[in-house]
Formats: sequence, C-alpha cells, structure tokens
Amino acid sequence: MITTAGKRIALPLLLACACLSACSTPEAKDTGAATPEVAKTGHVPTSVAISIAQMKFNPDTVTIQQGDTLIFTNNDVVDHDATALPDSAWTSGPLKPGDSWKVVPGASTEYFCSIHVVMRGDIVVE
Ligand SMILES: [Cu+2]
Repeated sequence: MITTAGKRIALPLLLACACLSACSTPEAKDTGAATPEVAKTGHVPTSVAISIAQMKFNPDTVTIQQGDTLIFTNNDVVDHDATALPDSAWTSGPLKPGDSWKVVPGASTEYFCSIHVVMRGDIVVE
C-alpha cells in the first residue's frame, strides 16, 4: 500500500524534474555564450568615478580591474586635467568646471594635474 502510493507521487515528481532540467539547460548555455569575457575573467567591466575638487583628486588612489573605466569630473571652480605619469601616455586635456572625461587605463600608473603639478593620484590596475 505504502509502496504503491509512493510510486504514484514519485512519477509526477520525476516528470517535473526532467522537464525543469530539460528546460533550463539551453538557457544556461545561452548565458555562457553571450558573455564569454565574464565567464573567463569573472569580472564585469564597471566605471569608477573620480571627483576633482578643492585641488585634489578624490579618491586619489583607486584600484580597478583590467577593462574598467575611470570617469574624471571637475567639480572645482578652476580648470584641471588628469595626465598619466611619467610619459603622458594619456591625458584628459584641460577640463573646465563641470566637465567629465573617461579613460580605460591599460596598466597601473601614477597621474597628476599638469596645470597644478602638486595634484597627484594613483591608479592600480589588477
Ligand atoms: Cu589642477
């Protein structure tokens, strides 16, 4: 009696499980194929904001992953720039108050404001 009742419940359960796994398998494959970079590195590229205010980069040191974007925004009342050290591998050029500028640093670097050379920052690319 108990065995028969168990089989009656077990069969629909088995069918439900078989359907669920059959339905979910192609979905998982699609996700993997659509985002190969994420699957490989485990990192979704993101953006990190750096505010320029009161003659400082804030934060002045950022740690990012390869492929991440830095967005510099001049929130000060005078022009500034962001320029890679030591060889100006990249530079924003002058940023007026309110201006923003993006860069995807390829490697760790120090940088400064070439207009106010005491303004410095550090980018660590992991
Ligand atoms: Cu400056």
